[in-house]
Amino acid sequence: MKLVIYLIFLSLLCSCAYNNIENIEIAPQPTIPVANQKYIVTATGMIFTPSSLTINKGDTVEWDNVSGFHNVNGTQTTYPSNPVSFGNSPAAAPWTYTFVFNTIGNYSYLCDVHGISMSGTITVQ
Ligand SMILES: [Cu+2]
Repeated sequence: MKLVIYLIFLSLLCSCAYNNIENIEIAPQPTIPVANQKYIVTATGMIFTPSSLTINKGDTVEWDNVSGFHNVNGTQTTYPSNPVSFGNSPAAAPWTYTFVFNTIGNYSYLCDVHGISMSGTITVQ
């Protein structure tokens, strides 16, 4: 008789344990942040392509001069509202200039050689 009671008890215990396993909820996984991205802006002719970009803090922009004599001027001297300065000196293609945007805000830049007609914006969010 003791054995029967023991087996019934054991059976109930197993049943409860099974139900508990069944009811375990898997916690939602944390959102994995997207790794920092690199964007390419091409300087060719008299335009930057794309001329406007929206990126995330920590992303890199690489300006790639494939033809002509250009530069990237995003200095606070030229654009006082830029959160930080960036840019390089005018030079003939080919060259690349990269900048990592670690400060959120709106940035403007232009090519000193071609002026405001060759300009662009970067929005860092
Ligand atoms: Cu230019």
